[in-house]
Amino acid sequence: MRRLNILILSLMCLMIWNQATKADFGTNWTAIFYNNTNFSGAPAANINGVNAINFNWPHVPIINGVPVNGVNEDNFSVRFTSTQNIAQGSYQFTVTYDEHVRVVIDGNVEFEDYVNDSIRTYSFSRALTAGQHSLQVELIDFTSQAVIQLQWNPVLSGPQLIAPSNGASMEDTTPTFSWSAVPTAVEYQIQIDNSNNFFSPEREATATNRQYTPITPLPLGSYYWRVRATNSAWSAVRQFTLELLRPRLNYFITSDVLITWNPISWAESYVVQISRNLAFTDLVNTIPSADIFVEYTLSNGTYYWRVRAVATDQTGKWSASELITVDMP
Ligand SMILES: [Ca+2]
Ligand SMILES: [Ca+2]
Ligand SMILES: [Ca+2]
Repeated sequence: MRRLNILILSLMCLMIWNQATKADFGTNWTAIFYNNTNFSGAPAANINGVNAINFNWPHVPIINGVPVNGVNEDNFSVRFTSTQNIAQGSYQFTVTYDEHVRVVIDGNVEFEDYVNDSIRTYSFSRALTAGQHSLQVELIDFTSQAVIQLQWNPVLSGPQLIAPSNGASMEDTTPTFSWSAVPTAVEYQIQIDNSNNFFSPEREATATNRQYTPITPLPLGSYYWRVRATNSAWSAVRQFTLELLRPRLNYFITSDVLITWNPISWAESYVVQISRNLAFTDLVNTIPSADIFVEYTLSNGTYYWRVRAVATDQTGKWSASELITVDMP
């Protein structure tokens, strides 16, 4: 049920997001129909001045409210062509179709698919230079309804992420995330996920300014994050790790001293040093440990200890040193 709610919420967000920018369907398309499924031979109909490709034909094709004369109900193909004047920028093209579709921009086949008599929608992004672009959309309908729609929306570049830096390792479990401004943005969305597919973000929030700080601490671990404005594409993705390496417990009234610390995500093992001085030049011992604790026997006195994480390909920094007092009666 919760999963369903999240899905519905996501869809609603997506709809609101899509409404934020105005879609363009193009103007002055020419539609050429063929009474076969391969655009061959003499056209069955040729219609100019079509002002949007936005059709759902249950039976014969209808354009501007008028059935297209001489075209089959099924087993027909239609090619829409136009030249559109488009401002420089990135655009998201969305095509909805039933059954075979092909989208060609400036002579390049950008998308081609076949769906077995059902309606499918697909989106892709393209950067376009300013000026005239040739657009071509082809549909083949074999049976039953025929559907074809093409629209495009301007997409602004996503913000630049500022902090934390990519790959950062932090102890602060409520770090502040910040990013650069997107022109004309009124609101930003941030996602923080333990997986870089962002299917199930651990945190998802909106912000009207260019930063976000979690209210409740994030659990320790590795995360990915990204940001977009309501009218922009997503930023690049950055990764960070939350981990604490902090000594605990330091006063003992037995000779059996238990030294423990918090885990580091990437550690394969740890090394503990016990010293008689703070400079760690008068070592009692250096002790490897596969666990996050070490048991050691010490006589009465004052000692210092510190720990660091070790893995095959890296060695962590030493933790802050901590005092141990052994004070047996
Ligand atoms: Ca049909
Ligand atoms: Ca069909
Ligand atoms: Ca997740």
